[in-house]
Amino acid sequence: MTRTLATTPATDGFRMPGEFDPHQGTWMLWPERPDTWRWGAKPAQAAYAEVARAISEFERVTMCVSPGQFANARQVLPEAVRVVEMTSNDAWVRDCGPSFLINDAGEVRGVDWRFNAWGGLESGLYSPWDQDDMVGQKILELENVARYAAPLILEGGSIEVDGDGTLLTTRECLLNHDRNPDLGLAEIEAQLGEYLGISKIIWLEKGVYNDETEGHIDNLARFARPGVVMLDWTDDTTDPQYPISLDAFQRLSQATDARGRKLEVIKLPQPGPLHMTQDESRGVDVVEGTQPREAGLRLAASYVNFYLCNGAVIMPLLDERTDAVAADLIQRGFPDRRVVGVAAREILLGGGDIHCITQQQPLARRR
Ligand code: KQY
Repeated sequence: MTRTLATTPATDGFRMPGEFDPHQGTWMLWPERPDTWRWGAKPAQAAYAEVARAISEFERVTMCVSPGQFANARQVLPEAVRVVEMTSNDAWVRDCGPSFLINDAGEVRGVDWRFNAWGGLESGLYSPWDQDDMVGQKILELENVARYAAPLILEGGSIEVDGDGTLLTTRECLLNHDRNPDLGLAEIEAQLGEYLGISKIIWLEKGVYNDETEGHIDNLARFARPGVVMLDWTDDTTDPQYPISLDAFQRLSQATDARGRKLEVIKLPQPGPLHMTQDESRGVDVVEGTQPREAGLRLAASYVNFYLCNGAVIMPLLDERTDAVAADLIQRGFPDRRVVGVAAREILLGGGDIHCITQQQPLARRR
């Protein structure tokens, strides 16, 4: 049985590794709710299956699927993808799944955060979220990985680490009163240190314009490796994304990381701007209390929302005008990995992208 530990990762010598470190595999959740995903989630299921297929060329993928969708998912997904039954409220394992940790001996443990659907009853995207909140624990149980139950409400997409002591995040999300209203900056910093084993936090102000997560870092800025950050960028000074990216660029350029290094910043062009079409909006069920998905909605599209798996970068293809330029820049940032593009507009229509629908489990060293 999986142990729930009463200590904290920092006191036990555990830290969150970089996504670029070796993986045991990748976790995903299967989309099906019709008030997030148009046309009964069929186009989204095809996109998720394509992401799973691409990753499974490089490492093990586990797709967690509700009982009613098990047979369908098993038939749609390639044989190499392991399909297990698990209930959830939607399909964002980056955010409701565990954050895996490692220690110097190569032992793996996991942090199980509290989850409130990106803002609870006040500004969350749906209710209830009780099944999502149990996903972290269920994944750790399946893998028999020891669990730290963190008191913080936190989504995995709101933090980005370099595995070397540094964490990137935004004030817009982590200091939002709809996450942990009783905690101030110093208390949140202390908890991140305890549960992720980091010693330096670089605070950016805001996430990507109109991002329904309220500022997730994984759509704005990501580590390619320690000392190198990829940033969502536009040169259009009239675009509302411009001041956000400029501010982030200035903060990153002035920052030093936990090891005292200056950061190199690689700018990835913003796709679009992209908007939800009438036809795309028409396919989404309207349900009271759920995030509306209306025609004309500006989508929080970003190439930064890529996923690193063993030997590859799985990047979202979002806009024919910018896909090739972005792929080229990503390839230059990751010279030793294959860059694999997957059509990702269907995922974007649900409010996130490839990084948001995946969660890495680091490779444990046998003892
Ligand atoms: O940014 C992410 N990590 C997830 C996006 C979730 C969107 C929910 N509709």
